[in-house]
Amino acid sequence: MRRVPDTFGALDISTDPEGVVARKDVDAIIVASPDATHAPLSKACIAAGKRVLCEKPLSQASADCIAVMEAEQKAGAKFVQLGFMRRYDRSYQEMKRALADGRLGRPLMMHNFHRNVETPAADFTGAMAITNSAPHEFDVVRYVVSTEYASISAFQPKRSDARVAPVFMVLETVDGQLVNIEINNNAAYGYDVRAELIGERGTVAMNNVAYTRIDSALAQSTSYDADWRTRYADAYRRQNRDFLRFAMTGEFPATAANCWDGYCAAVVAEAGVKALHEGRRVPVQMIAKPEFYK
Ligand code: ISE
Repeated sequence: MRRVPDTFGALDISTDPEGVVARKDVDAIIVASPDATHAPLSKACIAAGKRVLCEKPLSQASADCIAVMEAEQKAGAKFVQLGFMRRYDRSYQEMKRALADGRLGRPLMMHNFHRNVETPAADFTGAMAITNSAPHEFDVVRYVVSTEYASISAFQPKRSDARVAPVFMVLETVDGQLVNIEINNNAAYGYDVRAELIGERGTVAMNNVAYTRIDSALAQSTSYDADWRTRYADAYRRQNRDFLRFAMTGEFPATAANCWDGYCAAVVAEAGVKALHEGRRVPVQMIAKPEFYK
C-alpha cells in the first residue's frame, strides 16, 4: 500500500475517503476511484464545500446524477468538474473550431472508433463497453457538435472466442444528425481513437497522434499508445490546470464537463444498454435542463 505514495511523494495516505474529504488541510479533491464511488464521493465533497475533479462517469445510473445535481444546486454553486478529458484534446478542439468557423457547413454525421488493446477484466461485458468506455464519445460528440441525442441502437458481432466483442452504436440527434460509435475493448493491436465529422461542405478527421515514423525493411510504420494515459497526457494536463484554477477561483472552466453533462452521458448509456439487450432502437429521454446549468 505504501508503494504509490512512496513513489510519488504523497504527504499522507488513507483508506477512508470521506475522512480525507473532511480534513481541514485538504482544499480540493480528485476522485479517481471505481465508477460506483464517483457519485457518493462527489456528494461528500459538495457537502464539505470543496471543489472536486471527478473521473467519468459521474455515475452509471442517471438517478444518481440527478441526486448530485440536486446537492450542487442546493449548495448554490458548482463544485464538481467531471473528468471528460477528451474535451481538452487538441483534435476534438480543432474539430469544434472547424465547425464553428463555418467551413464545413451544417454537421450531418460523426464517425467514431474507440479501441482498447484488451479489457481490464476478463468479465468485461458489452454493457460495460457502453457504460464505461462509450461515455467519452457520448460526451465529446455532443460537445463538438453542440447537440443532444434522440435515440440509440446497439449491435454486437460474434467473436470466435469468449472475449467481449465490439459494440457498434448508431445514435440520432435531436437535430437530425447521425452518430456512429464503435467500442472495441479487445482490438489487440493498440489504443486507437479516431473520429471524422462530416459537414455539408467538408469533413474534418482526426490524425493518428504519433511523433515519429520508422522507415525500414521496405515498410513505413508509426506506433500506437498502449492505453489512454499516454494518448491523452496533454489533455489530462490541460484539464488539471483548469481544475486548479477552478479550485482557487470558484469560476467553472468553459471547456470542462459539469454534472449536467455527466447526467446526459448516463441517460444515453442507460438507453444504449437497453438497446443492446432488447435489440431495438431506444429513445433517449432526459429531464429538462435545470436553469442552474444553462
Ligand atoms: C477507461 O475507463 C477509460 O476511461 C479509457 O479512456 C477508455 O479508453 C477505456 O475503454 C475505459 O475502460
